[in-house]
Amino acid sequence: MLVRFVTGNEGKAREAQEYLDGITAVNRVEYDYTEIQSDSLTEIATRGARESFEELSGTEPVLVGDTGLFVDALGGFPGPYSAYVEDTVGVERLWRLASEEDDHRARFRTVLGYADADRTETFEGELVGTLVPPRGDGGFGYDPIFEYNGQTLAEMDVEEKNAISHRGRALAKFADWYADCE
Ligand code: ITT
Ligand code: NA
Repeated sequence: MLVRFVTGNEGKAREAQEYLDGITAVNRVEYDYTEIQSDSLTEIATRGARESFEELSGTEPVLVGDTGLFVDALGGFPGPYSAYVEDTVGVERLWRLASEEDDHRARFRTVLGYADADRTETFEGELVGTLVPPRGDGGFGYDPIFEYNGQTLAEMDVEEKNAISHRGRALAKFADWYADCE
């Protein structure tokens, strides 16, 4: 079995490959699907998966993943704009903004979108944690400022992060469903 993970982000693809090892092979594919302007990660992932499957040649199923970091005290910012904020403001300055609030709670949400010739499905995962000054050099993106159980995600290896993370939880739901499909 082979699933094509459509992403420009190698960190995301690595986590999916590690998690789905033994269930299906995962090839990373680059395709710039339309990221519609929406507050809904589910809508973005659903449309992205469908469009990728239709536009890419080949019959293997595709997965896309859309993730946001939602800071409670900032009304959920940056949420669906997390990639834009990482590229413009950067992770360290988002921490400084959040550090001015009393409540440092934040959550990652991931929605995986799956599409093949017959089906489009989504799988969600969430991780609640605390924003902290950057620590650790593993992971990617906002991992150095997101602490869970005393460790930042950047202080965990891929396996440890997958065992608790938003993406790991979404991948677990996908893996259960996919195993039943065959
Ligand atoms: P693709 O759309 O090409 O897949 P992307 O990096 O834009 O790549 P996302 O939309 O899922 O992927 O990510 C939105 C932002 O959140 C982006 O800045 C990521 O670096 C960051 N991010 C995603 N997953 C993360 C994780 O597990 N830990 C830390 N940051 C993460
Ligand atoms: Na994205």
